[in-house]
Amino acid sequence: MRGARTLQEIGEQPDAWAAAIRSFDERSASLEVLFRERSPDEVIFTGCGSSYYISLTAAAVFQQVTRLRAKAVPASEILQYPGGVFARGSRPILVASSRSGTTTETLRALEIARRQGTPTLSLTCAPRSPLARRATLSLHSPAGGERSVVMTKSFSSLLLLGLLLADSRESNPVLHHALRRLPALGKRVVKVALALTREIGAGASRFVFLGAGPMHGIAREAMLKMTEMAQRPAVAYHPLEFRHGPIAAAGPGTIAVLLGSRSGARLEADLVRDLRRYGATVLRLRDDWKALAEADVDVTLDVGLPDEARCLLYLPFGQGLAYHRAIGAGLNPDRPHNLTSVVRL
Ligand code: F1P
Repeated sequence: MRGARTLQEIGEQPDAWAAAIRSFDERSASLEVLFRERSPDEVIFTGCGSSYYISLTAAAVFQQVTRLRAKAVPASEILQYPGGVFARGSRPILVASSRSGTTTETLRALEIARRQGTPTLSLTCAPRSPLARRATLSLHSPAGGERSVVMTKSFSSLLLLGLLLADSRESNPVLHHALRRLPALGKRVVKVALALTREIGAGASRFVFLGAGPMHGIAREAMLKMTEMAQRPAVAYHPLEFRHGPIAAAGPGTIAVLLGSRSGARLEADLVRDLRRYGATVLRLRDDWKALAEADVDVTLDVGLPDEARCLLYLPFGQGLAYHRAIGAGLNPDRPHNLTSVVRL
């Protein structure tokens, strides 16, 4: 069957999350030592492609939770503009994400950090890879590696390691408990997401993914999945940014997927109204808070999680939309055009 591997791997995510949590817990003492010895004033997250989008969400959550400065940059920026990334006199730790642990830009970025004495932490599915071996410390997602080219369970399980990292630096019982509920909640959400997304988007010509804060990296990843699997035009923005120009191209044929936040529920509700007024079809994902405006499709997860944990449960919807769109267009999501699973320069 076309796309059988990708579909299976989307479904395997909750088990990969459970394995990532166990693996993280085994490393928590070493992580403590790394942070204690360095006492960083900044954490810089990096990677390429999907792994850069992991970094975007991980950095947003890290700073939000710990109030320690964190940012995300594509690994190539570290090669091209190291001075724009590392500030003089700062004491950063570099966190490099890579499924394969062999992507050239990520390895070179790690090398630049090492040469200047910056400790490095890798998040990877390949514990024996060059990235894992060269990093000061490595966290692994043991069940995250795919056979498919596109990243699905590697993305979500590596991101979960990033979220656990943030949680480990700050005692916040609500987030701690929420992250550990994700594997159990994920099983139901994956089923719902795959069934729902089969019905949506078949006739769409354009996809828009909107997410703020922790959700922004997820919106960018959903955009990339649509591009990789289905070769469909897709864009991603912070929700309120969408009015500042991009809305000009919205209309019938546009599907806007709003990855709802608790913090911006009211602002995002106004946007739902505007998007629908211009003819776009809106799919809104949210938790259990009151609906302030009707979307065309409102998905209430009803899980009672903070934004920093719930963002992971939005992923299967983006993955499912891309998967079904690809199948509907006669494409094979297991074999995306022009793509290899690793880019080596
Ligand atoms: C990163 C990556 C993937 C992308 C493509 C090429 O790989 O950019 O995100 O889908 O297949 O590689 P990695 O560094 O996470 O192994």
